[in-house]
Amino acid sequence: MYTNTSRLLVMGAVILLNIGALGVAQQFKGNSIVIEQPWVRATPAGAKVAGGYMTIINTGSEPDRLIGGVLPQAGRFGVHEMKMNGNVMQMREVERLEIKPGQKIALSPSGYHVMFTDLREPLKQGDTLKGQLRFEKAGTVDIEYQVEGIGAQGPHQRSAENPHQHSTDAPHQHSH
Ligand SMILES: [Cu+2]
Repeated sequence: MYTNTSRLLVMGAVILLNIGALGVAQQFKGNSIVIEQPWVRATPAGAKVAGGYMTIINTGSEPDRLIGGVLPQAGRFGVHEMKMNGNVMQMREVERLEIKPGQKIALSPSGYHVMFTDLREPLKQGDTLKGQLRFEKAGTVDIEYQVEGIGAQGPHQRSAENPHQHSTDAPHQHSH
């Protein structure tokens, strides 16, 4: 049986969850291509490699292909795929990543992702990094990556009013 107070607490929790779900997904557009919530993992000092993740949607009627990109902090940009080879997870470079009409491809730590190599400086959690993606048809699309924690599995939902509040997240790691 609920008392009035505990019922209020439950309602409060439900409202908080709803706000989380309504968090503003960051979108970037170039013609028929929509990029949602690009993020990268922070890197420890001295690391030369970082992974980049996002959702790519093709809203057009023709296939398009991701063929390259730029991150000023990195010397090189590549598109990678994680694939099981027997029991071993292997990473290989793909020349172009096709996005079919109507298709939505999630780039994540366990599948396709973009890989930045020859890093010139560490990527710091909490920063926003401007970058570009290049598509065969849509051309160059300007995007912004949010830098998440070193072990992050996905982007944080950010609400419009309070972009950095994480009510239910595990404590963040701070290296300083
Ligand atoms: Cu990779």
